[in-house]
Amino acid sequence: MFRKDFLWGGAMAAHQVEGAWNIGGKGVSIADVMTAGAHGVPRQITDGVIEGLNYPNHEAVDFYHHYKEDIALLAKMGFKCLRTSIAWTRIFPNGDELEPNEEGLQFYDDLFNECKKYGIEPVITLAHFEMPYHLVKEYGGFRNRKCIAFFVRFARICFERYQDQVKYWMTFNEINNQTDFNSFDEVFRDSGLLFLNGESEWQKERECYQAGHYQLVASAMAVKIGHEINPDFMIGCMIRLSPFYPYSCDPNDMMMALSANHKRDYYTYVHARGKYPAFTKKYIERKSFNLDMTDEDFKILKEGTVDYIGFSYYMSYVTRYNTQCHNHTYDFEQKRDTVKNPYVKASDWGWQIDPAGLRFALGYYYDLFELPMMIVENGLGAIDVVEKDGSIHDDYRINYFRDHIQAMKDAVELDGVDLIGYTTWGPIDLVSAGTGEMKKRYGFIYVDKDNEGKGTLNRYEKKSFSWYKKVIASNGEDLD
Ligand code: BGP
Repeated sequence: MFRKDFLWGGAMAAHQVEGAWNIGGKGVSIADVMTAGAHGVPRQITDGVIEGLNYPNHEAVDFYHHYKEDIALLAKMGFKCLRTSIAWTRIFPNGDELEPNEEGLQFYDDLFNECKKYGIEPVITLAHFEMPYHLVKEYGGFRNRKCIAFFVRFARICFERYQDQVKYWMTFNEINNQTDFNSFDEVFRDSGLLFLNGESEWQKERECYQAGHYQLVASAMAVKIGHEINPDFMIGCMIRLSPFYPYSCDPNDMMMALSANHKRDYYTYVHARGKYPAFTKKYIERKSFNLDMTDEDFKILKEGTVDYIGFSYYMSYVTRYNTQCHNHTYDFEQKRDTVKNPYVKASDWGWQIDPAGLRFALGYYYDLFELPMMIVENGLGAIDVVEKDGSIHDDYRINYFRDHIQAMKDAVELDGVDLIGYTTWGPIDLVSAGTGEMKKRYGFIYVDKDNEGKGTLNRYEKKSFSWYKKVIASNGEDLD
């Protein structure tokens, strides 16, 4: 049984739904300079906004103007909570101002009040791939220590302003994505790092560890300040939890899996335990990264540990030892060392579908950190077909959710995990972060808009809408 106050809902991010990219005093965020891509075609990052190019986040699904209608639909499904982010650039358009933009603050007041009207609890991410572009251009993103203070100022304003409306917070979305430092755009999204000067792999990796450290310090400072403002706040981290399995029972493969998980998980150790794990300290030392880390930073990390672990789960991965590249260090590199899992199917975008991996991830993390856990993203990106009568039969999505909810139920009932909530990704169709496409749909609610930006923006209920409504009403008991 899930707990009585289980937070059923859905999750989105400001930049993927709101649109209104230059309205209400909003500044340009890093999402605003990314063009549309496709599966296998990376999104381009342009030097500012260039007229005539397709930037899908500029309009997104225009939640900014449709939020009342959208929240009414989510309330109809029985949502207990809604996870979204506060667009940093609505509050601080450039990121380094001293005073916030009142019009931006007012928008979220109105949004949270609208949620409260229906008894929907807002669950808020402070930074979801939405850094002000100005901070990238002028400061180099989170490679610069100054960004700690900019983020903390933003966090403080939000905590103070919304202290009576919001209880659940998260600091940085999927902070550990930058482990995959070879993947240029991921790094840009997470911490505003752009590599334009032919940096070596060593340099890139070093920058990612440095930026990661500054973000962890910024997060801990925010947690500490948040608790001073309102001791009832629940402030969590947000990790992409994609466990790595060994390809076989070859001990070398097992060591590769250990190394891969260590590399992705150290952020959670710092968030939850307030200190770097020994394996990361050794890695930083062995690589001679020589990072800027002070005693004061280590003190802050200790003082700002999180109250719960928020995480996304979409898939598991597999890694394999390769005699050409590896030796006894088993140093893992995501792009090079990830192989396909022959036992599971994958989505149209190649994301491996593995519900058992969710139970594994929950159990593995709960054992390690013994903190409440919230699944703040999970879902299937798929192409939906609208029938002549306007109906959408998305049984594949229902099947995906059924299997994953059953897995989390097992984690709770059989393994004793303290799970406090589940928010599916993109309850309303939205712009894909990875590809910028609209056709990669996650929603229970269809939005009439295509990849070229054409459509009425009208909303329609898919078959999964009434299914999820039933799941919520039965507190996860009725999954048929
Ligand atoms: C996570 C992000 C989300 C979301 C999701 C789905 O990594 O936190 O912002 O986009 O993945 O990814 P995509 O949009 O690429 O399908």
